[in-house]
Amino acid sequence: MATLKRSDSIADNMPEAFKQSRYHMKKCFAKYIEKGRRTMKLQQLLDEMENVIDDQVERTRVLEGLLGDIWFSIQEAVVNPPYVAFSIRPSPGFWEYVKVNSANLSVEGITAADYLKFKEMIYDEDWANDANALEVDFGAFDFSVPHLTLSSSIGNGIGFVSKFLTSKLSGRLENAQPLVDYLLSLNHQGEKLMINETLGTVGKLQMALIVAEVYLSGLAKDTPYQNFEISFKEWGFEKGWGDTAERVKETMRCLSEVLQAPDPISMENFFSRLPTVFNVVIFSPHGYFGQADVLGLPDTGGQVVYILDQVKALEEELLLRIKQQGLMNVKPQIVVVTRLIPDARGTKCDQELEAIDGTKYSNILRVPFLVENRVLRQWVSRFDVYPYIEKFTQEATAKILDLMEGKPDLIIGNYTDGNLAATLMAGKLGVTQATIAHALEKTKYEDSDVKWKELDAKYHFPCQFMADTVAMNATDFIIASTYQEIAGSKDRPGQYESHSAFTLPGLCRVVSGVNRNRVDSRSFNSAIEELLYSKVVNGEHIGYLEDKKKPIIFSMARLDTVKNLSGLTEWYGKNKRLRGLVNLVIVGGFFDPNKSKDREEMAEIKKMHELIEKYQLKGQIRWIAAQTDRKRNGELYRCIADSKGAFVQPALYEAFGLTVIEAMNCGLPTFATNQGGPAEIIVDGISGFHIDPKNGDESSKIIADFFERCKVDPGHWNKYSLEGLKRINECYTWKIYAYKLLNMGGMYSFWRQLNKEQKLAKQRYIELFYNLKFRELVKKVPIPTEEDQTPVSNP
Ligand code: UDP
Ligand code: LCN
Repeated sequence: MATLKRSDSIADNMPEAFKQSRYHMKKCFAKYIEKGRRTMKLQQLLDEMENVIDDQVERTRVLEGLLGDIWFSIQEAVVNPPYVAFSIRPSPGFWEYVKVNSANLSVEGITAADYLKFKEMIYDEDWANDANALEVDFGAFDFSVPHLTLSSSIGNGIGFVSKFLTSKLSGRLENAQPLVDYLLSLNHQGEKLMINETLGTVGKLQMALIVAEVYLSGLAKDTPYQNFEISFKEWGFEKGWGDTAERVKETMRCLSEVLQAPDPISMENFFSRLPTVFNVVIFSPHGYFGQADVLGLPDTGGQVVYILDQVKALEEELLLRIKQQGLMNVKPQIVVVTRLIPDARGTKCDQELEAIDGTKYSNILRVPFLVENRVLRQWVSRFDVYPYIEKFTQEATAKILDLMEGKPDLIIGNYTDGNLAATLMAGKLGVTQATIAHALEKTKYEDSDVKWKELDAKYHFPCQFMADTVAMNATDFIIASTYQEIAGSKDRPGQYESHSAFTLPGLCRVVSGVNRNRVDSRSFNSAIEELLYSKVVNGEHIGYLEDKKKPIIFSMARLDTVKNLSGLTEWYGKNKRLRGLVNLVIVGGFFDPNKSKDREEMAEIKKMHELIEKYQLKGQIRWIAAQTDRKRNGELYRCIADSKGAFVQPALYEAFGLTVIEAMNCGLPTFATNQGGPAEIIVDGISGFHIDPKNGDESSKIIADFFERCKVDPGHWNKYSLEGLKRINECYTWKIYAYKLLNMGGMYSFWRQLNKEQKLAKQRYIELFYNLKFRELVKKVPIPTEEDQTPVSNP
């Protein structure tokens, strides 16, 4: 039977596929259009097909071969009688759109724009028919943005850039002149680095390199740079090549190779040695950004943990590089810019400057959100921060220029708001920009684009998606933690992929939006024992564990709907076998919904109480309020490991999933959602287990089977504990991350120079879009008044 090959177009194959079962398909299509205009997901298409073809054998036959291949790649169908249009994703990153006439099953391939228009008919017909509706097409600039990933696929982006640079610099000698110009431009606070005007051409530089290498061969390897600095300066060389004769010689050899016969490996090698990055700005505006007592507060989770670890690793790598470059007097500076919150709820978020623990030169700088010169006192949700970002960035830019005594060399944004701030600052200062998504909300909420009007009061998604689109297009490079962030999995589009074509009916139709780790020491802690087992009722925990000998299954997260802690509680409640085998410990949120200011959190708190009641879980569950001490959390994971327990991450969708890494790093066998990053962190059945958050019965069975086996074979637990640890050590260390990130920073600074004109044209387009659309949208986001400022006590 025929099957679908990657090279085949769906539009060409579909008529052939329909021929297989024309009679049945005609009936199916008649059913699909029966209810009039609507969108349908794959499951709905299959369910309705089941009604039409009630014989299972027959249905299986229909969905075999080519038709099955096509059908199971459908992401969505839009019914607009007599037509049904489909968006089809035969493999990650590849999309096709077709329109089928239900009367005669004729098929027509359509563009993304036409598909979006077709879909808009359901939500806003006038807009869909408006010939001059705004279409946004960043693809028109064809300026590709490669990616860096943290996992084993690290380096794809950098590989791409070094290949590109290699081809640009190869061939005639003059082709390498841009590199010489770039070297001439390098400096630290006005002091020249690498070369001066004496070596202003490729020929002169090449000759000087030969002479210098011969000279260096006559010196002892560890001769300090200062010993030959003066002669080198006369020849045209400045500081930055290395701290010893040997290091200088290696760097010179690298450059000679690049000039003579460039190849991507020597190119990357050379750039990793260049002194280009000293000062880094990292934006993370929303939430409570602090080093203590902030985790578990609304909207404050993995991003804070990630950035603090990132800063430590980056500073270490910068210090190492600066030493090796022989730049003894240079001090790196990393500044994390966040918002200053006067109502700090006992945290340090009302302090302007705070040194980052474990670093020498890194600080947190807090800049308040201003509303017409009034300082906004209270925390605001990440969905409501847009009105403040522009002013915030202006203030931050002035403060940074002052603090760093000049421009930074690299600006890194985090999450939508931070990426927008980074875009505004990098655009103004002309500095290399990197973006990190953490979690693009678009993939978390179904149909959040087309249904934006319905959701606007709560979420302001148009602001968010436009800001994401602007930032992803303006940035020089994107840092992703897993491949799935970019291209998703076989069944689920990636976060970036979901921004490639979408529509906000009534506002704009984006036809081409976005082209395509580590934890701490061991000591058993009686406070943890108390936290887990004491029967004293207090504000910190609810429920108790009657049978202390049972292993514990543990989960910890912010109490968002998407994190699905209530889902896990329900799976556990329903599964008698699992309840017989293990206890459940959940960390997250607070217990009194009135204490929360977050809409989703309130609903989840209520649900948790209901479930504990409904399934009579007291005696088997311990629900602990959000924890803010990371050190103690480390103990908690280890204590759970001592009970021979496991970690469960049940999220409906998880962008990356730091808790999964933390748990595995403490040797806890881990069961994590197959939706998002964790599916890539864990190799299913080897370093842990994937569970399907939508299928609780199956998930709780997988967990119960594991613990049943552990009862008869204790080696089983050890095996998964060790394999998890191994996986984290191999793939997710901050050292690799910092090394790669700084290489990217250096290489992209040069790439920017080479693509100046293209970049400028695109920047102008982005500015227009930002000004005319984004700024208007932001005006609709409500701003809290002074009276709204009721401080909330700590959990
Ligand atoms: N965390 C915490 N206390 C809590 C809940 C979470 O300290 O009550 C920490 C957790 O250990 C992890 C981070 O917050 O370091 C959550 O990161 P993750 O990537 O899992 O999710 P996010 O909150 O960023 O969506
Ligand atoms: C935000 C999230 O939602 C998590 O998925 C990530 O692990 C975290 O940021 C760190 O990147």
